[in-house]
Amino acid sequence: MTSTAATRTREYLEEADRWSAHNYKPLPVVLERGEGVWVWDVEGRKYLDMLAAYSALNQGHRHPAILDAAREQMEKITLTSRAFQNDQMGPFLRELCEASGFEKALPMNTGAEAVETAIKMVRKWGYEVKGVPSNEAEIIVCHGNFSGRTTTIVSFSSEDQYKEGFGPFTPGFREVPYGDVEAFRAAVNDRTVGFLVEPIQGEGGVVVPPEGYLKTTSEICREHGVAFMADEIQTGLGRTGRLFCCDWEGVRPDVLIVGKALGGGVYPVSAAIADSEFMDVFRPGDHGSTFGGNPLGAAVGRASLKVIIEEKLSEKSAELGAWFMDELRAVDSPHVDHVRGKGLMIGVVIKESSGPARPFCEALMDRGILAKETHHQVIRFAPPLTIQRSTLQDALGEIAPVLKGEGVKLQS
Ligand code: IF1
Repeated sequence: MTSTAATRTREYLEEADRWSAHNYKPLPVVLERGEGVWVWDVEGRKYLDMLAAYSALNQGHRHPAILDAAREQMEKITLTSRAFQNDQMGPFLRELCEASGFEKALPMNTGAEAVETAIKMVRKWGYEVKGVPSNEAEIIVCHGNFSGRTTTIVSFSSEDQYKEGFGPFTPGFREVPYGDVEAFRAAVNDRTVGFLVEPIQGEGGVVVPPEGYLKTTSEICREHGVAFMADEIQTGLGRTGRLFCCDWEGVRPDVLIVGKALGGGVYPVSAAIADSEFMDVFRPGDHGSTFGGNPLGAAVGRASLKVIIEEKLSEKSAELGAWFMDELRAVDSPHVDHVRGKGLMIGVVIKESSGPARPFCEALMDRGILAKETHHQVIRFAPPLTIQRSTLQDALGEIAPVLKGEGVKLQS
């Protein structure tokens, strides 16, 4: 039984390897079912999902209320295109604006599209409202940023691999170190239209900026007529213990970018959110998408948002995250440098001398815990926000020995 099951895993891995582009190096587990915080592989093994699709599964796998909304909508109409109006998009955008405190939202599908939307909006605002000479707008970005994979977005990546071979690149971006207020202040000039920033860098390695960074940079933005653009695609919708991570510092961005959990792990739903001053630069024909704002996505988005609010997932994330981080810090390990994060967005940084984080993630997988390394040295823990404290407590029983090196094939 076990050997044939193991063969099945190998066959699936080989098939995907044969037929897909080799743009990933996933952990060798093949999943076929998910429910709540749990997933099962094709061999019937059960795992705790502590990646939660990079925070796209804040509500857990197959949340019943989100599935119901999707099913119900599928029985009616799934796609209209924006050539016609549908009865889900308006209510969805109103609910999204009410939850976030903005005047308008523009629906897209993936995170990268919402970021592109924000960039186009802020550039056009720069030319039409701020009066920047045409084609000279600059957007300031941070070293270590990650906002997606489109050619424009990789144009401002500081990661060589994301760019190599993909040029020529989109101009108009200026990079500053993350977390450095003075460097940001010095980079602002009269062509600066926006500052695109992740409140916590996800791909960068769960990097939390110094306290006050968001507040102070947002004030500098206000002073100089620069749009503060928060990429909350990963940090938003409860992940860090507030509905939006900017809420921790009482910062209201000019443009709020959301995705991932807005689709509840069921459907890609994203949006750029802003007040009319910014949103009204778009006129018919300026921007769009075949699927953005479609009734199925809008219905799923409404349900996804409702679950986050009604189940108080932000509050749960704050409480469980603080406790879990303390527990992780209390593990006496020769390999852990430090633990950082906010809410249930947590990074355990492995010492360079202990080698990369990958073998730790492989050892966790062997013990039924799925987590993925980021930026070589960091194990990321970001389970669905619906997780129970007792489940996290049990997980610690598996995580602690791994952090101490048990079953880890150290590559140092
Ligand atoms: C991949 C990491 C996470 C994002 C922020 C925009 C996007 C993302 C802050 C784009 C996407 C992803 C994409 C996914 C892996 C992943 C990731 F490993 F690269 F670092 F989450 F941490 N802004 N993040 O984190 O959203 O277009 O993908 O919907 O494999 O590229 P998208």
